[in-house]
Amino acid sequence: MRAKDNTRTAAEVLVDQLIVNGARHVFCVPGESYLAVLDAFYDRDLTVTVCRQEGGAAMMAEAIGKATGLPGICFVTRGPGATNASPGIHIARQDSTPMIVFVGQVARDMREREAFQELDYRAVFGTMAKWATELDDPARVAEFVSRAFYIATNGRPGPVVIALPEDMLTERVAVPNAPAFEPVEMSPGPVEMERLGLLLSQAKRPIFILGGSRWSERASASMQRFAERYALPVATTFRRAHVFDALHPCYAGDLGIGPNPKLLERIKAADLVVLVGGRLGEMPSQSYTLFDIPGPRPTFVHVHPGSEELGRVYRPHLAINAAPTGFAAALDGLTLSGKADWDGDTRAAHADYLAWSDVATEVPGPVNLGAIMVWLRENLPADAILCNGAGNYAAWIHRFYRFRRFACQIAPTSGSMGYGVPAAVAMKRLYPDRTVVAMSGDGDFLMNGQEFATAVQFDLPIVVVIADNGTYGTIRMHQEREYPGRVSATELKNPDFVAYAHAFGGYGVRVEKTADFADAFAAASRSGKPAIIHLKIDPDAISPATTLAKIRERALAARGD
Ligand SMILES: Cc1ncc(C[n+]2csc(CCOP(=O)(O)OP(=O)(O)O)c2C)c(N)n1
Ligand SMILES: [Mg+2]
Repeated sequence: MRAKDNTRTAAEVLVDQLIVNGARHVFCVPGESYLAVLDAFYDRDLTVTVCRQEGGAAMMAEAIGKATGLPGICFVTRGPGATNASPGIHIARQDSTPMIVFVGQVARDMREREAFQELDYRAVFGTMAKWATELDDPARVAEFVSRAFYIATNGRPGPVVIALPEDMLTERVAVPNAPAFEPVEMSPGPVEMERLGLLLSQAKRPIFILGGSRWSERASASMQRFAERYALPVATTFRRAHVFDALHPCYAGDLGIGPNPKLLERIKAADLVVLVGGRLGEMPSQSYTLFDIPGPRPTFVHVHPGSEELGRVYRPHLAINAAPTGFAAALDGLTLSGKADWDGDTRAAHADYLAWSDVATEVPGPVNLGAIMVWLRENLPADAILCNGAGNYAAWIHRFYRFRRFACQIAPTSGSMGYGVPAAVAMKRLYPDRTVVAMSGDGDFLMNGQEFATAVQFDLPIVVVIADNGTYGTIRMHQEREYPGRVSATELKNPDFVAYAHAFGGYGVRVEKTADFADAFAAASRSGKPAIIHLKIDPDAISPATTLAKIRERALAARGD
């Protein structure tokens, strides 16, 4: 309870400071270690979402960071609460997402005795977070919170972890709020832009590759205008398709897992590659085979907000230490002195993309996930948000869904399973009026499927589509390739997902043939409840391009069996 004597508890100062810094959403699982914070939430202008497991809570906060560019906020208890949150912290790390995780901690006078659930958070999260610390002094709460917002968003964004000793949180202090943090823009200088202009003027076959974080609707629009002005082909990296309109005439496609071979050829044939925002990690670089390391053959321009990323793997011919937002804004002012005629090539790149993503491929079984993605892309509103986790089912999203707006794709580039449902809960909380769909595999769904209860509790009518093939399909695919016919620890016996939805108080419907999907989706939307659409998928339909049987056959043939 707030006192009238001008003092506040450290917990109250903390919550007030979050509000000052623009936080509107908090995701948590409660713990006795931070009761004072729970009390400080009471009656405050904050939307608090209490979750079922810290993994889900942390992923929700991470999703908020991805969508808004401002730190997602998560509160968890000490020990197991903190370790449960670690998948979300790891995603924020790999995906360069701003996030702040507050962890309850044992009282200061009990530390170092391995008190109940005590952990050393600096050590545990030291290599995963951008900053892992413990806050001992209630008079310094505002300072630490301010710094956390700066660190989480500055340069290459990432997660911050702050441990809060229980007794510190209840101490009273008379301190003013600190001023709100201001996001720090990173713009390229005129010298860098001039050099880029020169390289583009001299190029015969340039291509832009967009990735990473620190994009925005406005940055995407600037990038699109520049591409249009000079007919530049633009590709996006793994799970960053939303930063460029798929139907823009310059869009060349998605450079992720199993990309269009024509896109790969095009990138390999380029004489100038401009990588904006991304790191070109293992997935988009095709396991680091796309370009020579450290010296790529084409002229390589790397635009990245983290100076430590420039030259880390690829030695750039031109390094531009800027955020995609600042860089894209600078593109509006860049005029090329001339350019080669690559316009036809860019038209061909877009035509190749359209052809690759146009019609669902044939797959075994009566439910074709490709056809469902085509239906979704043609029937969902343009601002619908699609979330997913990891699994082969996502290959159909990457190939056939056409993202048209910034932050409509909320998915982990880190490849963490269990992300789709919590991300969808967070997006529906953030944007109650938009359609939010979580795509999940059967394995993927049950990693955080319990957050469906959170959707029910807060009346968040998300639609969860579960592609149930009765297997950890991705791993089975690798297994058939490496150890054909020896199925080990990849099969799943699943619950009745429709009954699961009903038991939680949601809507559930099963789809056993493609043609029934449209009605199922309409019924799910009409129900006004969080819904699960359970798709029965043939396990042999392992990807849009091949089947399990073919992978096994090929592997056996290669061994001469
Ligand atoms: C947290 C986590 N655990 C394990 C993995 C390894 N993994 C990647 S995909 C996958 C299987 C996914 O199965 P499912 O959700 O059923 O999708 P499917 O591949 O069958 O479409 C596994 C186990 C992972 N990426 N993340
Ligand atoms: Mg599966």
